Amino acid sequence: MSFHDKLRAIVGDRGLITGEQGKYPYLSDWRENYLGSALAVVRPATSQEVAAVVKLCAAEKIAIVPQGGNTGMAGGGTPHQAGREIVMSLTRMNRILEVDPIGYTMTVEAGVILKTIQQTAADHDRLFPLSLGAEGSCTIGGNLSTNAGGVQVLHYGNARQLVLGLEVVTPSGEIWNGLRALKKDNTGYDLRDLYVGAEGTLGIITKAVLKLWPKPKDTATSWIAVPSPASAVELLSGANSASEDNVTSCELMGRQGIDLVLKHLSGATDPLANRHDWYVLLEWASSRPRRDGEKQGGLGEKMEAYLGEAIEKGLVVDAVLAQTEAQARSLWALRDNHSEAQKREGPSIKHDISVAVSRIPDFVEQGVAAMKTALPECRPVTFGHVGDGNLHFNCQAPPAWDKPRFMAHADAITSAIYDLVVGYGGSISAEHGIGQLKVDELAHYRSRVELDTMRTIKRALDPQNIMNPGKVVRV
Ligand code: FAD
Ligand code: 2HG
Ligand code: ZN
Repeated sequence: MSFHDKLRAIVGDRGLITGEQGKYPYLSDWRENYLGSALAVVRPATSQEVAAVVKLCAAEKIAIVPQGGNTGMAGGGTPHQAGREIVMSLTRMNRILEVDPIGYTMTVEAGVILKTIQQTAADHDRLFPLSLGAEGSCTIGGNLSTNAGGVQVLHYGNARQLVLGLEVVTPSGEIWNGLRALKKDNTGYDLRDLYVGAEGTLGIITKAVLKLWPKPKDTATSWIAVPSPASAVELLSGANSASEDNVTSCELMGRQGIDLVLKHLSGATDPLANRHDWYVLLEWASSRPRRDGEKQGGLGEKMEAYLGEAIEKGLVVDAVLAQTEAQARSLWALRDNHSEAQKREGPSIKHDISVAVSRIPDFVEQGVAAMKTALPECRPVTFGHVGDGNLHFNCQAPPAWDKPRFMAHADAITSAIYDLVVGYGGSISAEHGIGQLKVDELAHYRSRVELDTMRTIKRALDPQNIMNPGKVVRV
């Protein structure tokens, strides 16, 4: 029996793609930076099928590249060019298995789209707070495997903080049932935390128990022009108490990114009359319903009062507060479409960095200078989750430059930025992971003891190196 026939015997015709045209969408990443090759794309429908495929691959020493929505930014879900791997797409495992509104949990299969999880939670008067621009196509398995961040981390935490239990298929094809809905569980090493953020290099996440929160009943969203990143950081600092600890998002954007969104997103309009260098999208949310006639008013009134004070202090230049949900959504669209607009504009280099929040202003100033020294014609595009100290400190190619011409400068630009980040005690990958994009950088910037420990874990759990080899750490 050929390898394809053995796979077909496990997953059936619906679960196997072998034709070049059918495989193609699974062989390239969202940014179209990588194009790989694969023996087959396998789409199992159950954990048992996943386990059987992994057992077969382990016996035949064929490597597996797990894939969810394929929206990752680091090429972790794209196979290498050699063509000796299979891609395992989890997208057929897309069932919500249980919602427990009393216990505030939801149990799901790995291939469920993030937006479906958010909507299911909302249907039960609950919130699943993970939220990011790719939520309409990324999967929870991918979110957990990259320990995704997004726009509400400052209030609810990143993916790691949103999960209680996991089911994982190990590199030998065993199913580990860790689907525990326990808040407290100190029984030895935390395997769950090992698989979260492992980018598919230690096993395949097949199910998860997620944490839910009360659904917000009062939300205020505003689009704010600020004079500088320093004002943004100070504005956020004061907002924590002014909102009574209800800041759920604080996103910073430079004008360059807004210009790209306005250029490439049809129907997008500038919410403010004048151009400004920096903007903040601020959102406060509370599960406490607004009560009519209440003296203090709801979050909208509180935010308005706070922004009024901030204007007097010179922290805010101009602002608009969303009056309806639709207005709030259109403000969010300006933020969420930065990646799409950068892609349509042409080649770019991304730096998903983090530093301490209070050091953001100095970092931005020095980082722009470093980028310009490396390539004077480059266009810095800075935006991101300032409340987490996480910026997408990106660099857009000069207009009309093609990719090869621009990428010839990539190493110089990226080294300048990463050296600066490390000097600030920051991270060269705050939320997107390492994938294949940053394997060399990780090896360069992490200490020997950290790398040795990571490699020891990888070798112990995946001795044949069949689980997404060449990603995160080389062994
Ligand atoms: P994939 O891209 O398919 O895979 C990502 C990695 O996880 C790969 O290494 C893959 O092998 C592994 N993997 C996937 N599924 C499994 C599984 N079931 N078991 C084991 N390993 C698995 N990221 C953020 O953190 N914050 C953001 O704000 C954000 N915004 C984005 C906006 C846009 C427009 C886009 C395109 C991307 C954005 N991302 C963001 C990046 C991306 O959406 C996230 O990394 C997301 O978590 C990836 O999910 P996915 O299902 O697409 O995973
Ligand atoms: C975001 O915050 C994503 O929008 C993508 O993390 C960032 O495109 C990027 O650089
Ligand atoms: Zn981000």
